Formats: sequence, structure tokens, C-alpha cells
Amino acid sequence: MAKSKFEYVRDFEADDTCLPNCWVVTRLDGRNFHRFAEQHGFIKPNDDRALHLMTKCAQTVMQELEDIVMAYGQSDEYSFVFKKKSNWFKRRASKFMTHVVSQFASSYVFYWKDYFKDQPLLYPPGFDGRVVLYPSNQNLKDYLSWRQADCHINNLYNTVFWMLVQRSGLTPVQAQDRLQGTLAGDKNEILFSEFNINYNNEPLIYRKGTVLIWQKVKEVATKRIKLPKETEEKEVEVTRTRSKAVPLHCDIIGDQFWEDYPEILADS
Ligand code: DGT
Ligand code: MG
Ligand code: MG
Ligand code: MG
Ligand code: MG
Repeated sequence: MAKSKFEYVRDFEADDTCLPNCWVVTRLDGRNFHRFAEQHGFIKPNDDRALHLMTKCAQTVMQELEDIVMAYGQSDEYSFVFKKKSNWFKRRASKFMTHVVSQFASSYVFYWKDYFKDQPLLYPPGFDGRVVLYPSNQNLKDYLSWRQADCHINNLYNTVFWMLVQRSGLTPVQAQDRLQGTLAGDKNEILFSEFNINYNNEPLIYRKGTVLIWQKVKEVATKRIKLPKETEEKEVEVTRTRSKAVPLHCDIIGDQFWEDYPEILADS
């Protein structure tokens, strides 16, 4: 078919192909979730409903899209790691980013009521997205370590901050002043001596965030089948193995995680 005279406008599309052989990381983050959390009555500092909904959306992204080897999430953010050799949409950054973010955002709305039973969704949430390329395994591990260290730093701060406000009756400004210039050790000490809390016993999901990796899981389902010599249908149990994006709340900064799951960084 002949091309129209308008066809030339295609050439204005910028090439955004991701460099070959690099890990493609897409990170999304909730837009103005400070306000969103406030308006929807999120429990401070950690709301299990919100954290589990984020993970459900991330599992949906991993299951629906191609080539994601793992994901890591905390607070209102999730990072997805596409395999180095991925050629999904010819490695176009805009495709990686928009498919991840739109699938995640629609899932957030779709699954909202499963997690926030009697809290209606008051307005449509949004998420930003970015794509970053990491050429070496060490760069990728350092990226993920950076996000998990961020989770730890923020969670330790928030845990003490909300204890000072909710238990000691400090105003947010007073709590902020009290924590000004304190180191991690000081915060641990405040938690222990004033609130009898050993930070290391706080739930792992809050301290470490959530890692999603592919695992083979056995599923048992009941099926109705008709056996050859029988007239009636019968219910039988069938087991099948399926790959699922399974959540872990473990350390990913040390070597242990990467030794336990070598297939994540393995090529192809
Ligand atoms: P942004 O990302 O620049 O559009 O702005 P925000 O407000 O989303 O800021 P961000 O992403 O740096 O911080 C995440 C906010 O989400 C933070 O204000 C606390 C809130 N948030 C996330 N998870 C929870 C939670 O489980 N409970 C509560 N109460 N708030 C949460
Ligand atoms: Mg945000
Ligand atoms: Mg921000
Ligand atoms: Mg955030
Ligand atoms: Mg189309």
C-alpha cells in the first residue's frame, strides 16, 4: 500500500532502545502517597493492607508481563528486574516502563477492595516510573541493596517517630526535634529503654521489605472428570506444579540470598 504524505512524522519518534546485555530495572513509586495514605486511613507507620496490596499488584505485573526475574518493594515503591537478555518489545524503555506502571496501577484499583474491605477508594491513585540500566551483577546487587537500606533507614526512623507521637504524646515537631542528629544506635536505644521494643524483633516485612522471586509450587485442585466405564462424573484431586512469584522478607544486601538463589543472576 502506498504511504501517505503524513508518514514522515514517524521519524520523530525517539529511539529509546535499552543497551544490550544490561539489567533493565523499572521502578515505580506512588504519586503523593503521603496524602493518599492520610486520606485512606493507612495505619502508621506500616499498614499491612497497603503493603500486601502493593505485593499483589507486583505479582500481577510479574505474571502478566515477560522476562521479569525478580522484584523488590517497600513503602509505596516497587522495582522490577528484567533479564539481561530480554528482547521484549525490542528492549524499548518506554514499553518496559509504561507496561509495568499501567499494569500495576490498574491492579491497585482492581484488587483494592480485597485488601481494604470497608475503606472505599476515594480517588484514582497514580504512579511514576523510571528505567535504569545496570551493566554488571554487582551494580544490580548494589541497586537492590540501596533500596533495602532505604527501607531500613526509613522504617527505623518512622518506628521511633510514631512511638514518640502515639505513646509519649509528643507533637510531630517535638518528635522530629528529638530525633534530629540521632544515629541508628540512638534510635534503637530509645525504642528499647522507653518503649521496651527490640527493633530486631519488629516484623521482617517492615524492616526488609518484600522480595518476589519465581518458585515452583505444587497446587492441588479438584477436577470433575468422567471415567471411561462410568456414567457419573467424579471429583478427583489433581496436583500440578506452577511457577509463582513468591514473596520473601529476607536480607538481600549480604551474599547469602544470592548464594541461595543463583538462578536469578544466571544468564538466559
Ligand atoms: P512522591 O513520591 O514524590 O509523589 O510523594 P510521596 O508522598 O509518595 O512520597 P514518597 O514516595 O517519598 O513517600 C511515601 C509516602 O507514602 C510517605 O509519606 C508515607 C506513605 N506511606 C507508604 N506506606 C505507608 C504505610 O504503610 N503507612 C502509612 N501511614 N503511610 C505510608
Ligand atoms: Mg511516592
Ligand atoms: Mg518522592
Ligand atoms: Mg516512595
Ligand atoms: Mg496498539
